[in-house]
Amino acid sequence: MKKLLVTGGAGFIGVNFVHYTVKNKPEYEITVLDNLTYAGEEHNLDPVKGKVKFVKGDITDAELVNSLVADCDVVVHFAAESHNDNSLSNPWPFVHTNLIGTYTILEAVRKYSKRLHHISTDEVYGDLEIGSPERFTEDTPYNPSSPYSSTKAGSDLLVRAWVRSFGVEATISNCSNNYGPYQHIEKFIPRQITNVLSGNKPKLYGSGEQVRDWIHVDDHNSAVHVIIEKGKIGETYLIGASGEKNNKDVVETILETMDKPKDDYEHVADRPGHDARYGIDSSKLQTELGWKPKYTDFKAGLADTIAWYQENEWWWKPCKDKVENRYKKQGQ
Ligand code: NAD
Ligand code: TDX
Repeated sequence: MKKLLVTGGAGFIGVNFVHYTVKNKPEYEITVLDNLTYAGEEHNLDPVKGKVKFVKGDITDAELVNSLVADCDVVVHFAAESHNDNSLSNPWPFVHTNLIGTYTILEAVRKYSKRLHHISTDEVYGDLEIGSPERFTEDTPYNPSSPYSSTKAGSDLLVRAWVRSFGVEATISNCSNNYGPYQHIEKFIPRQITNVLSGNKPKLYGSGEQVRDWIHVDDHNSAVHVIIEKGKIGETYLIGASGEKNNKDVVETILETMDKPKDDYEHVADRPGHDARYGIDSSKLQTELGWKPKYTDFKAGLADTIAWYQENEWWWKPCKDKVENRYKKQGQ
């Protein structure tokens, strides 16, 4: 049995990773380290209760991190502050968790000579022009726009430096926008689904012409497993599934799937510094490591996600008013 330490395993992508691993990779024994911010819930781990160990704690707590890292084989580091809008109103938690937290993990894997896989985002590369054929590759220069993406960029650079200077055995992946079950309703797709379920209109920032490259969370996580198993130490892999769509098209698809008129949405204040377009070229991962996405039908994946929010109102309803009141104050 290989022991995995999964940071941020009670949040959206981390918890889906844990569920996926328990189901598909029984050779792994899992410990989750998560301090349960507003974005993490211990009950997200209920479906794998008894099969996974949960530790409530902060990734900046060096003593705790050291003791957990000493007792594992591989660290998969998902924990982060992850929402751009929050980073615009209060950047500090992003600096603290994404930079100091990643530093703390790096020092622990260095001390105990453990393998690390660092989860990051395509936002570190900045944005692309809408309509241009260009896509991000592993060679695109870093050019982050927001406090969120700049702290993720900084965390990637720390990992690269620890590989080069200290010989830490790490890989990095930069993935595009994920969708699927358990995503916090502050994020674009679940916010709009739960708006419709609550009798409210979906809200598009600005023109709604910005493009995101959508990938189902299980495809992200299958790629992470391929990198843990076959990735070359020190390398970066971009993860994406050719899912570029503009925000307006996504909202219209949500409305159509939920049997509402497709123009039943409203435009709200734009995000300051809003990135125009993300697009990923994942050829390296596909050709060198043989990974392929499974969820290539966005409408089908979205319909499954809508069904999950319909069936799990208990999961999102308690925080809906709080999230919407916060957006309202920002004119969004
Ligand atoms: P999330 O906000 O849903 O979950 C983050 C989790 O980390 C939560 O459970 C939270 O409690 C935990 N956490 C936060 N600070 C912590 C701390 N100091 N100590 C311990 N735990 C802490 O985020 P997500 O969307 O699941 O993103 C996970 C990772 O994937 C992040 O590193 C993010 O940058 C990256 N990523 C996300 C996307 C996306 O579309 N959501 C795309 C690419 C990369
Ligand atoms: O209500 C909304 N209306 C809207 O038009 C919200 C919440 C968002 N948007 C727009 C902004 C973006 O163009 O939708 C797009 C997606 O927004 P988010 O869900 O906030 O995602 P984004 O900012 O693109 O970042 C996401 O992908 C990369 C994740 O939150 C990051 O963690 C990840 O790194």
